[in-house]
Amino acid sequence: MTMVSIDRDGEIAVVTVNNPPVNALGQALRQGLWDAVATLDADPAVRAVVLICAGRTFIAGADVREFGLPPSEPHLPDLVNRIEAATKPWIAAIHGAALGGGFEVALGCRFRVALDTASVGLPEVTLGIVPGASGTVRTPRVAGVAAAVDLVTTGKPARAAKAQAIGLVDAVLTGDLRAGAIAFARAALTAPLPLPASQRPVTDPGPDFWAEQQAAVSKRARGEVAPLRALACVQKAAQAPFDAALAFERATFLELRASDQAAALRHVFFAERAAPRPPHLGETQPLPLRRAGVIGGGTMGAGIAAALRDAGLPVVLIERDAEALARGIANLQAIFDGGVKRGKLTPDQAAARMAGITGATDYAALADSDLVIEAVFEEIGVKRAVFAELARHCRADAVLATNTSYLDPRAIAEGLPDPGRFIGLHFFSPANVMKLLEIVPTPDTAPATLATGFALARALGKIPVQAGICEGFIGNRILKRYRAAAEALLRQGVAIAEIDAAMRGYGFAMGPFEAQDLGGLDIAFLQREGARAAGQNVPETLGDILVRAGRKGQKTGGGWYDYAPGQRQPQPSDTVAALLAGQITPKAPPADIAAHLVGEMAAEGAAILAEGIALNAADIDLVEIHGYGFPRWRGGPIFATTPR
Ligand code: 3H9
Repeated sequence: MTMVSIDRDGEIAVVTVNNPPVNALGQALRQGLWDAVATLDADPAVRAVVLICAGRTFIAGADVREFGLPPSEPHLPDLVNRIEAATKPWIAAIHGAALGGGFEVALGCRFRVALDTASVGLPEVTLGIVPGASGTVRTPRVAGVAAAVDLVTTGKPARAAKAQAIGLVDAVLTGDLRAGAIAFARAALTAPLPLPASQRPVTDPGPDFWAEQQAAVSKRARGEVAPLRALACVQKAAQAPFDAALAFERATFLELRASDQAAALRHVFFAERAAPRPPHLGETQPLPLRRAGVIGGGTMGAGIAAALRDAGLPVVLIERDAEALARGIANLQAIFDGGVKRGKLTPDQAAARMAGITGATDYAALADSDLVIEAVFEEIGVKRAVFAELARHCRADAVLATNTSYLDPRAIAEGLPDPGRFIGLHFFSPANVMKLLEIVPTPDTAPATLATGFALARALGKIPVQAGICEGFIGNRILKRYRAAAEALLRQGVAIAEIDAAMRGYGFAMGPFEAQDLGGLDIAFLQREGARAAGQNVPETLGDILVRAGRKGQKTGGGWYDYAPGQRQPQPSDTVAALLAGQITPKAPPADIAAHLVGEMAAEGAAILAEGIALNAADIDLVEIHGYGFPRWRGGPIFATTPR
């Protein structure tokens, strides 16, 4: 099949786009569509045109790979205008997703029909740009200004039913899309045609609306520029003639396309898509994943079990006794109840999630599991005892995984009869929410076991990153360096609040000290104490001084900061100042605190890469973005500090 083909159903022409994998609008496809308009305009037998796509989706947008290159003709805004100006009406028939430039092409069509499973949207801000082919100008003319602002500033797509409710699509179809769209076209020809989108009126909601939106969008954006620029484009569209608004949007698009933020977001976009299928796995097939087991129903175990249930896998949850099991089941119930409260799950879905959980205290219940993930206390003896049980009760081909974050997986696997099926799977808390999964093979892990780890990540919708064995793997090792560097600044006399503010200013939701207060200072403290007890030379940290004084963070009413009872607002603490007074030797601080700390993260990343702990630099960026709150639009510590 060629990229653009035309066939006929009586007086209706059907233009089929076939440009796998996602029908992205590269130059050749734009040209093919341009030529199709000319051909069909010239054909007197054709009265309407259905535009439909082969493969898994409608046109998913401009070809992001072309964004580094100079724009080439025909330009997309011209193509959209050309389709709109065609002498017969075009009808976009949407399945999968009509995104970005793909949705803009659909807006150039006189009608849009969509399968009930489809979605439409303008996700350009997630790539650091604004729509560049009339998305911000036609959308308010079709669906109103408020809906347009929502679509372009969040980048979140709308499902077919919602899209129809706000006027973005004219009909929602089920079954055979092509036949439904042709029938729609025939019916449409029996009535006067609606105005093309560019000629429809738009109402300016007035200055109060824009002021409110600006405040809301800039609060959410935290330094990311595209959402505010997209808002400005919609405002222009509501206040200026169509052509002027289109020119404004195009100029904004071209400016942002060349920006650092867009380059960073493109880097993350491609890194995320490459991560689930690393080339070194080759053709190795994963083992089937039909049922899973989780050992331990604490915060981590329950979160992992919830993630497995969200992916549709039945789960056996093992705890050491009936009381602990009841707590684990209650933890799971609380997770799904929370989903219902936030509108993410219906009560029926939550009940179905719970129904797929079998609680047990006897490891024999795992006899059918394809994969078992251990999430018990971080203590080597406890973990080894668990794996001894697993070796006795699980099938010989079951994958056995540990969710350790600090222990050496090789030590945990010691004594297993078949270490080839053992692997580390490091989840991040809350495990049903956080996207990162560090996959840690030991030298004995079999290729199929490793491939199964990646297959699990895909099934759970997580971003997998393979990590070699070292203390803290990739993420926690960088975290340790980051915290140590932040403490070093304190010792030089920089205020705690100043460091946190600098990192917030950089784009993190929280600075390193407020983040520790939220998570608790005691976890890392206990780990250091464990290492000291084992004879390692671990110097006393400033955090240790606080924990020894009973300051473990928000849960004890104070850590690096004080907290008023029931409040989460950090207040600089005189107690902390007194505790640390003897530790401070004033010295000139670095000119740019955030750049200094990100530089430290990147330096640790470079060491991790040089040691082969990470397989590539992009993986390190993904770990920081998806596990540690690094601002996505900065591209991760390695990207952000690499001169270009
Ligand atoms: C835009 O349109 C700007 C316009 O306003 C103005 C222009 C003037 N380009 O995600 P998947 C590749 S901005 C190039 O795993 P799924 C992807 O890298 C664009 N390649 O599939 C991967 O390649 P590989 C606005 C793309 O089924 C393969 O396709 N559009 C593009 O899970 C499969 O991807 C967007 O931001 C692209 N645009 O999900 C849409 N998109 O196989 C971005 C994907 O070599 N795309 N690839 O690793 C998506 O959201 C998802 O791909 C989609 C399918 C939902 C469509």
